[in-house]
Amino acid sequence: MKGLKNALWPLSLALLLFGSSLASSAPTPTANSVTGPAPQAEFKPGEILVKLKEGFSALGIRSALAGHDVRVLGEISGLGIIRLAVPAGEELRIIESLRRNPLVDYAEPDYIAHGGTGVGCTLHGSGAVLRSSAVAPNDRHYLYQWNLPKIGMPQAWDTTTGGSVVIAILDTGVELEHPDLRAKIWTNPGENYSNGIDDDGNGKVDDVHGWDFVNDDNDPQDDHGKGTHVAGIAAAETDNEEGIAGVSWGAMIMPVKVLKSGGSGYYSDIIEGIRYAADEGAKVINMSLWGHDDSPPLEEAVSYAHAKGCVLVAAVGDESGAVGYPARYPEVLAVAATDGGDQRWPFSNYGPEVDVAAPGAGILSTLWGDYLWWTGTSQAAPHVAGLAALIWSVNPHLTPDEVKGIIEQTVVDLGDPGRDDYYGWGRIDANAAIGATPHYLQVTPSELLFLADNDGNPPARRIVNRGTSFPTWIATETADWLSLVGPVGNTPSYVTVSVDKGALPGYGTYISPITVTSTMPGSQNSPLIVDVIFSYVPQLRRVYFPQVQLGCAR
Ligand SMILES: [Ca+2]
Ligand SMILES: [Ca+2]
Ligand SMILES: [Ca+2]
Ligand SMILES: [Ca+2]
Repeated sequence: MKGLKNALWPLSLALLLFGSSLASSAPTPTANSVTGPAPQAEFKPGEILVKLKEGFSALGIRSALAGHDVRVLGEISGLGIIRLAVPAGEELRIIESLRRNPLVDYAEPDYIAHGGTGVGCTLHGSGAVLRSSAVAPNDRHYLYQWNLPKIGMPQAWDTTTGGSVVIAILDTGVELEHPDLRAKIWTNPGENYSNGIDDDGNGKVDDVHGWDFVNDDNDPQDDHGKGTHVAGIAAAETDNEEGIAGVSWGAMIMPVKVLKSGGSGYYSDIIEGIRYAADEGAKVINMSLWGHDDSPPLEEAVSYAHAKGCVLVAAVGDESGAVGYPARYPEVLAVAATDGGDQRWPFSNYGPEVDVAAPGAGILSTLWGDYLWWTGTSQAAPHVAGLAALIWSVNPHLTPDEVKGIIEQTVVDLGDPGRDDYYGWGRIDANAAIGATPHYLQVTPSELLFLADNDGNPPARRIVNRGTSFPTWIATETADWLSLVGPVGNTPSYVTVSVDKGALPGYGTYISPITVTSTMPGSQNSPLIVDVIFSYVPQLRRVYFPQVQLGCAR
């Protein structure tokens, strides 16, 4: 499709389909013309997905579609996939007819994906706070989150609690006002709220906090609950004395609603959701959903996002059967579920495509304005999504495959020795994964300017590390007039820099470096020099601005 103008070609296809020469005289395929393996029966009635090969001709399409009652519903931009409306019951017949046309790349049903069902029980606990020697958040229900110490989160949080990496949650939506999520919802930097204008020109009007592909609107509010539960596991607001802790404290949640209120959804919406998440800057795409059917357009969407630099994570499915799609595709981290005893959750799907396992049985997270336990591979996947975001906080220069490799190579092996069909490489270990990630040292700013006269020392300033916490780096200085405190704090960690003019021989401009060094093995971009420039002058010229009444003359 590379040679086609995306903006124009759906129209051209529509003309081909409805052109007056769409000959009714062409032969109509009959039901017994359907050959080859029939697709499984789980798909959307009255709709199919079609992609044409590069260089398609009008003649070929006319002959392929002649006699069929079809209508173009739209194109999934960027991927060149067309959604065609067809008469209900005719889907497979039209698909088979299209597949025989050499100019059709593929024609596919719009399959159904599932997202698990079993809600557990409501939390009625005392909310006692668990403390440990490693970083322990103060969230009231952290005590009940066995899943986080199980995968080494407190130790991992010593290194990083996560920068603001964006995790797209492709699910039933996200409860945008949940007290433990509302501060974590991604905001589209290119979109001005509720002005009725598509400010960033992405084809979605006012997609300020994501998009609802099920109802085609800008309100990805959760009308089911699972997406909210999944989002909380990956990135609930943490250390806020409320609710639960998330795997990544810093990550932002991009709500992308692709599953309906009943919890299932169509591949077409998932495909559009993947493309949207990748285009809008999500670095991690969590898909706690699975279908039974292989689908070239779904695989293409996965490849598109992977090529754009996204780590894709998917649940393997809850049927004690074969690994579902998209988890089965090689670019996707396929996640199975384990329980508190590191045993396989019995309904977790299995097979050679399982990459890793993560806690999924009895996971406490955000739901319906409250906190509830829920079980499934849907709960396992966001542990891995959150971990991918943490790895990227330590080193934003890693490729998606490097992040995937670190997660797979630092697991706790379970079941049969080595990789197996139930646990994949094993159960994730966040502490080992973060420890194996080469630290890429990044601090801001790269230069500090201070200015003072006889009236006193200038206020202190900070050197900030937005990716990692204080044990990962140190800062040193060599000048008498410079003093440092820190680094201190969870991600972002910082050093406070003060200058003392009393240590200087007189007026003038003084320059001295602060050396910032990573303390982690195998670090990159270390050491860094932050220059401090201090101008000490007899008298600063002070300029007073009168208060001006600002107004708009119209
Ligand atoms: Ca927009
Ligand atoms: Ca707008
Ligand atoms: Ca919390
Ligand atoms: Ca094993």
